[in-house]
Amino acid sequence: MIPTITAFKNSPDRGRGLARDMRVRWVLEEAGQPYDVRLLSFDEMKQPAHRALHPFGQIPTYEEGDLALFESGAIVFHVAQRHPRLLPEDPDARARAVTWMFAAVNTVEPPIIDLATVKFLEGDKPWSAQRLPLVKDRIRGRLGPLSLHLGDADWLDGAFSAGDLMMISVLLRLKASGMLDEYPKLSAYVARGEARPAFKRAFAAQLAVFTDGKSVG
Ligand code: GTB
Repeated sequence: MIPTITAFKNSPDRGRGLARDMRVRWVLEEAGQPYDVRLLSFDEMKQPAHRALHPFGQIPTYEEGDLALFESGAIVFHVAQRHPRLLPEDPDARARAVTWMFAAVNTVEPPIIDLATVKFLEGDKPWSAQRLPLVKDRIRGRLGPLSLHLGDADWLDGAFSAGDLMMISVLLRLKASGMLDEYPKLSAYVARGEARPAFKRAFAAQLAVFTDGKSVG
């Protein structure tokens, strides 16, 4: 059965890989799983029909037969579970890959979201200029140890896994800020993720929504 995901009809970044349907598209491409996309306006996301799938009225969601999921991390986990290339079969290696998925969304992503918030949503507040360096330092507090852990390895724990897919998806949000350039090993890590054919297909599919109205992956 071909799953259907939801994505922005009108994304602030015009489909340049930052909205969270990108990580879902990416894992589906890595898995070789075709998918359909239903595009939603901001208004449609808040309607009861969509809230029945996503209580918080957001994208992405994932529907497959009777199964409906929300939360990009949970969707990536669901798809990855069926593919040993994305989550190793060895139980300990699998548990470590899942740990990196949680580290991405629970430890690394929050201060990165704070940076977008302070810049774009709170930029006009009188305290915004004071808060910005604090938020940047909190990000550095995550990037430094992550870079140390990665060292000269290609991926976080052996072969590429859903843990890398989630971590790279989270780090991508920092590219425009220039902060990633302070950590050459992390920049190279993100570039390795972006170079994967599955990433390129997912990126092109998201961008196509805004360039030629194509919505099927
Ligand atoms: N924890 C949830 C998950 O991981 O799935 C968070 C989902 C979420 O934040 N969804 C956002 C959304 O639906 C889109 S991804 N927002 C609309 C709303 O809440 O009303 C966040 C996002 C949006 C746009 C950009 N961009 O254009 O740069 C980047 C990230």
